[in-house]
Amino acid sequence: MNVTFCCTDTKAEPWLAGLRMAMPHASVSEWQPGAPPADHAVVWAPPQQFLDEQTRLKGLFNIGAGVDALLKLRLPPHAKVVRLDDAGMSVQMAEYVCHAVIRHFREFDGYEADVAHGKWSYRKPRMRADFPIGVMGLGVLGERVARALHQFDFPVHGWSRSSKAIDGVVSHTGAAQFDSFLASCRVLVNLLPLTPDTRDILNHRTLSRLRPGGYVINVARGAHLVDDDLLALLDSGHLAGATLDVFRTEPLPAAHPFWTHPLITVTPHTSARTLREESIAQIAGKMLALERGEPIAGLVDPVRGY
Ligand code: NDP
Ligand code: OXD
Repeated sequence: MNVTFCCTDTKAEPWLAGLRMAMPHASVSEWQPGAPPADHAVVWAPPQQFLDEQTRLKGLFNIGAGVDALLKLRLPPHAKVVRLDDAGMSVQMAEYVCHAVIRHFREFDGYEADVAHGKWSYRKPRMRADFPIGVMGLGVLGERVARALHQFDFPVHGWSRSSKAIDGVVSHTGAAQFDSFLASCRVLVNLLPLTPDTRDILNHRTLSRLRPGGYVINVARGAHLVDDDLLALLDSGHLAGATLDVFRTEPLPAAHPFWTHPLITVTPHTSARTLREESIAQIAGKMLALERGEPIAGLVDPVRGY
């Protein structure tokens, strides 16, 4: 079995060494233009030339959960697209989102500012019932996040295409229930894949439906959010703040207003990082299973877009 590796912005050596160790009978190499055809590929944002040359690929293993960048390209005709299926990301995402929610709910920014001025002050405790949280997308990551938020006794709502039965999470389904889902929430967490249906979904109309004093946490993709609409709703006072990990252009351009907005917390696309060892173990296991003709989890439906 020949495996080719083509991942932009990724140090190849440790991945090649890990893949060789996990699949000692495979030949694993970094792709170069003109390389012979491989059976499987490990990819992240590969150039179109790679896909055009590697026409015999049976599996394209993406080293992330989101496949929006890959699906924009022309893919080899018979390749199955496989996304990372958790591989240590869901616990990181739960940590990140719970941290952002609790920091806002408990007003830790305000306490930090007071302490910086040597001020010993108390704020009136807030009621969890006044902070219902909505999680958009209840897949591998969204479900884990919704369960973690429920553990802190917040009222939790979830929105997905198909109905879910998750303990402590009120399930809302499809376009018909989107507005009522939004109206139920004060804090909104986005964990949708980026598809033609979800691009620009966080916009003036939808964010206006959140309860007054709403808070937005975007950890999915920057193109879900209409930047100017968020800024307008923060300036009008309808929204109280936002934590943003993903942006339309990454790195976030130096002049972008998000950097300095007093109500926005920015992090550099770091809420759930790809963990190399877990990912290699998962990818190697699935490549070998595909070779044996066995079914695998995490197959992407290119028509659906995730
Ligand atoms: P999944 O594919 O497992 O889950 C996607 C969820 O979104 C599903 O519940 C699905 O519904 C729902 N969904 C999709 N389209 C719609 C729609 N049109 N309307 C309503 N619900 C919809 O993805 P993951 O949980 O693994 O990851 C989610 C996204 O998180 C990734 O696509 C990626 O963009 C982002 N991400 C960000 C990272 C970061 O570091 N910031 C790290 C990793 C991922 P159903 O269940 O019914 O199919
Ligand atoms: C991913 C990401 O999709 O890191 O895995 O954004």
